[in-house]
Amino acid sequence: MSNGPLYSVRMRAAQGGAHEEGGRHISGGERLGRAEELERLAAELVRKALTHSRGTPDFINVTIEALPADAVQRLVPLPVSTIAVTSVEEGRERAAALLREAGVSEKAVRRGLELLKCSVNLRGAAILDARTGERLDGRGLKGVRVSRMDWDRDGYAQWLRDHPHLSSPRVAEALALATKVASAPGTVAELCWSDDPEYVTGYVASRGSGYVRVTRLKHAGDLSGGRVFFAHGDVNLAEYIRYLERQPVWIG
Ligand code: WAQ
Ligand code: MG
Repeated sequence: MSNGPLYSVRMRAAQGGAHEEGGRHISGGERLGRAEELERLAAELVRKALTHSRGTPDFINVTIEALPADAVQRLVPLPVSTIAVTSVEEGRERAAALLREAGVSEKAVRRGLELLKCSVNLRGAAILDARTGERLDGRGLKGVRVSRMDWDRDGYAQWLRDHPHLSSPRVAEALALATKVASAPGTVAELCWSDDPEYVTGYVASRGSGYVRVTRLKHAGDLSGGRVFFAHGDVNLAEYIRYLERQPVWIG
């Protein structure tokens, strides 16, 4: 790979107008790459938007931005495990137990689960106080979008050799995001399930537990989903959000 500037490539797509005009969120994505990769990365993100199970967007925004040199952090991906469950109820109970083990209070766990059950149009993540369950970010449907992270290409090839059964872009994207989120000192744990109607596997992640996939966290056909970051109550919120949105990170 060349040594020219590193770029952030981001996409967000909506239906019924842009997000800020009330459009419904369809898809988003974030990648990092060098100049010679930008056309391919942008094309992959446009394809992702246009082939999405949540619907066909009439608004697609692709942003490409050079990043300051020498600012990139490198992180080892979280270890991955999978809990197979036979019902959504069992899956949510297992997820709740994992969150409690990571240090999230019972009240905050319930708030987090309720928030994801009720969210059908959340574009980023909601940050909740891991003790009180109170929402800290105040960003509504926009939430906080973790950005400027991607797999190091060789690192991903190596990871795939070790995890051949997990070779989907969806898992790669989710693990990269969860690794960055877990590495932030303010994070206690994360809960996620997709807002895509056909994808029912979600996860709980934390530094202690790693990335724990739970095979059913919602029913097929359900448009609910999103992400909750449970944070320490004394977190410096502005600094925490700046790290999540802006710190460039290579995974792998
Ligand atoms: N930053 C913050 N929140 C995000 C981001 C981001 N970069 N990307 C997505 N979200 C939030 C947003 O609310 C989405 O609606 C929600 O997460 C779901 O995003 O088998 O596919 O991309 O190991 O639909 C996890 C399990 C799949 C993968 C998660 O999420 C596996 C998934 P989606
Ligand atoms: Mg989605």
